[in-house]
Amino acid sequence: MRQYDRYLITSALPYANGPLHIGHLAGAYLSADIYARFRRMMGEDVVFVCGSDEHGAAITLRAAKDGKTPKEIVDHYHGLFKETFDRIGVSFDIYHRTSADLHHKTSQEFFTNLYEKGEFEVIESEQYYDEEQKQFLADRYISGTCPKCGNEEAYGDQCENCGSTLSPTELINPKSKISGGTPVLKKTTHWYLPLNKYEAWLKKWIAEGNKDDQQLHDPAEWKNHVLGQCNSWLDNGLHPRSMTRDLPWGVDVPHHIEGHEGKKLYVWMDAPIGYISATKQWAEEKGKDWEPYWKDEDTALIHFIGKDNIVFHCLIFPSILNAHGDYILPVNVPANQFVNLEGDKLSTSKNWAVWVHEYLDDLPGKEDELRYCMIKNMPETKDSEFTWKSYQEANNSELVNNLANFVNRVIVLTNKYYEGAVPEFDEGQDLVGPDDPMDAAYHDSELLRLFDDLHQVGDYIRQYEFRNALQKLMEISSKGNQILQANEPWKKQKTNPEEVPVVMNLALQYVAALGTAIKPFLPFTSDKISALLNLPKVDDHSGFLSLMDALAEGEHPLKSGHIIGKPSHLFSRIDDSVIEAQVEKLKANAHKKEEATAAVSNPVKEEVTFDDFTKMDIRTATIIEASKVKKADKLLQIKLDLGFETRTVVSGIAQYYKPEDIIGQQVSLLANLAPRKIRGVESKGMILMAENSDGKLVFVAPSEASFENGSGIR
Ligand code: B3M
Ligand code: ZN
Repeated sequence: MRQYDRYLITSALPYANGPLHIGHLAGAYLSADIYARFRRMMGEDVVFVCGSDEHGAAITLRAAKDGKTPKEIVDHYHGLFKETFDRIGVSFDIYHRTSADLHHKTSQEFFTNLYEKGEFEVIESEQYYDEEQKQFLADRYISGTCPKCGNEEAYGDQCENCGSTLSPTELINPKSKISGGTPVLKKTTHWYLPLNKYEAWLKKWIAEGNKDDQQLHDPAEWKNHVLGQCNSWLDNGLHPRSMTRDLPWGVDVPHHIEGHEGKKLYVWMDAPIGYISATKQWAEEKGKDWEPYWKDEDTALIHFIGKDNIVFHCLIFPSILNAHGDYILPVNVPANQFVNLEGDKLSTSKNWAVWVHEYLDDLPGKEDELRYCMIKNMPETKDSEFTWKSYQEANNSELVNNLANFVNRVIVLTNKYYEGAVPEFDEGQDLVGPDDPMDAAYHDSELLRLFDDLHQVGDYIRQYEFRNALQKLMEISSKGNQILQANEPWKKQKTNPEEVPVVMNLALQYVAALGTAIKPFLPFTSDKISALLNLPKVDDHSGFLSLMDALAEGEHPLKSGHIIGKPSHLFSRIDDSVIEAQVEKLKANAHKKEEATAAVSNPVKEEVTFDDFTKMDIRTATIIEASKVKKADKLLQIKLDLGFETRTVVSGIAQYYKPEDIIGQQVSLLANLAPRKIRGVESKGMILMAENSDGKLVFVAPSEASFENGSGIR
């Protein structure tokens, strides 16, 4: 196992253009927080950095939309982020921002370093220019029709409907997002990082140089989906990528560089350097040296991000660091995938989100309930889903019924039987045989098992398997409940009270251990457990390590005779009404109309009864004749064989099918639709069609050839 002297842990810098939602939390923040808290509690030297990403079109577009200056926008969201992260317990050592002077200076130094080494290529190209606004338009400032899928709202760099990566010149009918006018192409010069030059090096690094060897046991391989994205980019070949933009907002290209006028650093050039400037700021405030954290090979650098940032953290930023030469590279980039919400993609623009600050306002004191649910459903290897129902379920059946119930029983019984003092037990207690639950030997063996289980929790965290780690903790709590259930101290207390202390003492050790080990996940709950045990808060810098050391030595985390606190519930049940109100709020606030296309989301229609359904008579049929309807581009006149009769329908599918190609086609027909005259032709029924992903209508036909015309479809 490789020993690292220190850990530099980063979470993606959120764009300061909208509040934080639960998808952010589950992506780059809770994962990093658990990891950082755990490493600190194991006594490691940890710096956990983040900050607001305050540059790029994300900001200026938002400012334009809200009629504010970019500065007003970033100040607002930076303040909100800082406060929200603090309220939900994300334990950054520093939360910085990219508009800070220190950051501008740091990223300019980086740029200058690469510039002076001749790492950039100067390339002239034609880019879209808004003549009205006298401004070049960055990718996100242009929208138009996607050449691949026809979505009319595609961005200059990407179509969110079909996922294609685009360049602005590929868009059909491009429009400036600032003036709404049609942009013109104009020549401009930029500094490009020739990523193609780093391709071979990246391939080697990705393939073999990146074993995350800081584990106690096996090295944590990089996640498959991370490697998959990297390799697919590498297989397609890398191209020079512009590191500057023509923009009014951002970090200036250093002024000593000729041609700097009007040019800013590309946001993805400056943002990751934000991790470095944050570390510098932290070091300055703490009177430390920042350099070992970034330049010493004995530092483990780990980037926690969402999957949309993989390429930037695994290919582009490492190339920039490599070009500079003085910096270490990440040992792992454990990216998470996305969280969906109640069946739909989370979307800031559609307001389809649970906003963290609103959650905290609506459900005060329930920080850990949200943390728990998001960690439990963390999209570690695939997309996951948050529903309010599942949140309620996790709270009621796991946090309340398992964890809170166990802790409460132990605190209540200890107060009842021993006036709150941790009972001493007879170390020689040996009632029946070696396996007798009420034996002292049982106490020893259960604490050993607890040690192994806690070890497993730590291993899961080191392997970035936070869901498994949390589940293991809940199993420890279940085990605590089983210890009580199997030994029934409440019965024994009446008959043989002298045998009870061994069980109660064991149960108290479980509570103490849980209070410590749960801290990386549920820090507020850990503090509450400490208060219930009348102990100081678990030490953030060594708590886990001290616990493991004590158990390894056969010591008890809680000493006999210690007086614990009075009972109070850790969690309470969440009622249906609370959940319903949240679902209502979500639906009421969503801007469904803003959906780019129906394909992005095609919500299921209002419920119908079975009776409604049986009113529809859907039959199989075969097309026997077809011809175009005169003066109607879209319509075909179709004759169908229903077995018991033939009939004519008019169908709007002429764009997709030639009449001669559909003769013999089997179809499903809504046979009892009221007849309608369309362009003078009486149409009796409707052929059922489905829209495929290209937007083409295709027949919904029985897939097995042997059906009789006229069979009912149910
Ligand atoms: N701000 C992208 C995002 O918020 C970007 C991350 C920067 S990390 C250096 O998704
Ligand atoms: Zn598209």
